[in-house]
Amino acid sequence: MKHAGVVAVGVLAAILVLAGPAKSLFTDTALSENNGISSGEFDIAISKDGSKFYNDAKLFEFSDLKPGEERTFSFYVKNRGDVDVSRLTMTLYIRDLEEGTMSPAEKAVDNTTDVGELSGYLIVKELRVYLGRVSWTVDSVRGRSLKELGGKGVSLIDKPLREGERLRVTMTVEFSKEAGNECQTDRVLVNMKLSAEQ
Ligand SMILES: [Ca+2]
Ligand SMILES: [Ca+2]
Repeated sequence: MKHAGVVAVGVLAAILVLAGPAKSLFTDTALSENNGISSGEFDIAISKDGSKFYNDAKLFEFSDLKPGEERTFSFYVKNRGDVDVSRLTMTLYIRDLEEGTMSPAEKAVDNTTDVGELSGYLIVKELRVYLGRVSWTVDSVRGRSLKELGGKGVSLIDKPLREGERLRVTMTVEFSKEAGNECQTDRVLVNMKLSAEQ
């Protein structure tokens, strides 16, 4: 790859966020799509705990969130190729679903039975990246809802991720206290794509 231009590698991960009172358990219903593309020497991979790395992985599932609560999830990204990665972009893809039958309380305030409302009330409190001994926050996402961030690329690094290096990302999301009954038992499916460029 001489005049390298841009090589993009996608890593897809699925995160599932659930809200509302405990009902049945939603086990392993999240998708984990297999959209990884890799070229021989340029390869990033993702891991939940930093031990084994994959081209796609389900990262987390949060259930029974109540307004005012927050959750943090983290994951690792590794450059397992032998070419430095100079740009790493995270894009979230959001799907809002209604889960099961609406309670009377939800029904009273929610007239869209096929689209959930939850992602508009899931607010990013912090997105932090750790690389070696340093860490930094990605301030452009702070205070924004997952709904607002959906489909928008967020740049994670401003220094190269070198061959063999890995970084850790943590993201804290709060379920806004302003959420009302329209969010009860709603569900958000989050697909996350990480794109690396040489
Ligand atoms: Ca709805
Ligand atoms: Ca709803």
